[in-house]
Amino acid sequence: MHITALAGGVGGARFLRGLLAAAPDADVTVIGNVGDDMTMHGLRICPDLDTVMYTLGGGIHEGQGWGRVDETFGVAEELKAYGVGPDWFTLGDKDIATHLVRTQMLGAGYPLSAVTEALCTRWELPVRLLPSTDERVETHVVVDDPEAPGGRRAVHFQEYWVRMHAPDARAIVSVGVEDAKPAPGVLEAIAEADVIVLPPSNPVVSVGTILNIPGIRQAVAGATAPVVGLSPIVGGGPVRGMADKVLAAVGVDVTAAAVAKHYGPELLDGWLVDADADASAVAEVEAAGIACRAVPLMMSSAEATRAMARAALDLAAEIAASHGSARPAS
Ligand code: FO1
Repeated sequence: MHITALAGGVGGARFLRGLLAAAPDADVTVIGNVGDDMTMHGLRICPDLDTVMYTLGGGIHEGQGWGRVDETFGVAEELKAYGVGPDWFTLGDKDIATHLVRTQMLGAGYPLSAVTEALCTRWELPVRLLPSTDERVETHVVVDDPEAPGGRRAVHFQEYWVRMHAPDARAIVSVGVEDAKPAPGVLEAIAEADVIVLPPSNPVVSVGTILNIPGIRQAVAGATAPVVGLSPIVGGGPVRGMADKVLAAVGVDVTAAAVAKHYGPELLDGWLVDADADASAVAEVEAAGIACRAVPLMMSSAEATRAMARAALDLAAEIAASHGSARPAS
């Protein structure tokens, strides 16, 4: 069975571990978000791609969900001694090696997809990890700033999230998205999938920024495979991160049902909401033309994460069977 997942950072990576446990024989392709990427100290940093790579490769700092386990910060301490900032974004020594390899390969002319493939080879990933695009498309967030002309300015997502701790967001901009195209293999992975999964990643700045790459939303909406998502919103709030702030920026209520309707029935065939907090949302989601089930959605253990991934695959199989889809999710 071929499964294709559109994943962001920490939540998406943790979910993928459960998906692999729920479908150990499946071929899984992960289309990763590049909107969080940025250049710092001359190094190209890809946080969401690295979080998937480290999490599934066994090198992740489990508590943080990003960066390396057993990390040291000798370089960061030296940069501080030189008074070279920014002080709000810390790069660990092991992590810097990843960025050095990536920056060197990009500088030699390799596209991000080739770089990602090379980096993942070392980690012997159990999935194929593709960037959503080889082009540079960075997420910027428009925030209030009384000193700025017009009282607003756009900041890079990393500054918005890490330095500013996600204040109210007025708009989300994918800089360069107009000139971007899906990376090699992305459209094929969508077309050839037996199941397409939207993990509980941020629906705006992770899954949303992947779907915004010209051609990807259309490919997912037109896929023969059932598309099943898991709500990142439980009980009216994000399980982690700042999805509430960026949902407000795009005018979507912070509820499990609103996010399903935001993706829309043209894209989404099935949606899982949390059984304890959001069972009452099932009727509203189904009324929008999206099959909906209420299951426990807190990734509180490996078993809990496997179970919710299994529930998503079971719903996909139900949908495929009811649609008589050409590719039953076996
Ligand atoms: N997040 C922080 O809150 N503080 C940091 O200093 C920080 C450094 C960092 C370095 C590399 C990397 O890949 C991720 C890093 N992150 C840090 C997390 C990052 O902001 C998030 O993982 C994603 O961008 C959100 O999905």
